[in-house]
Amino acid sequence: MSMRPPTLSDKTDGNGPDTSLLTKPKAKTQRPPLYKVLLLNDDYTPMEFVVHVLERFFGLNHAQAFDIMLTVHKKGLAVVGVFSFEVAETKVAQVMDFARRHQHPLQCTMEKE
Ligand code: TYC
Repeated sequence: MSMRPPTLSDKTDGNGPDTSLLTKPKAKTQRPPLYKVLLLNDDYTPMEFVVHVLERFFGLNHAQAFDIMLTVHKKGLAVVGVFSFEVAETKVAQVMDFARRHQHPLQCTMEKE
């Protein structure tokens, strides 16, 4: 039977409280990265079309959609939502395809938050 003298780093040496639960490292919870979906202003896409896009693909009511459309119109761009990578990618593709089919130059992009 092998024995060694107790050391300071022993969690339980019989000379004090067991600190093993207090010093155990926490497993950090990993959150998936989020992506902002941005709508860009242009001079040609009709305001009503942009409002429709925001209602249709981002689940906004008419007043919310109108507000965001006006923000894009005045400031040049706005964040229209924050999503996982896959959802953001799908929204961008849906908006770009819908705009292209209607021959409007509306641009929608995503960027990591
Ligand atoms: N600027 C456009 C106009 O005056 C309207 C518009 C708003 C276009 C938002 C794009 O993302 C946009 N008809």
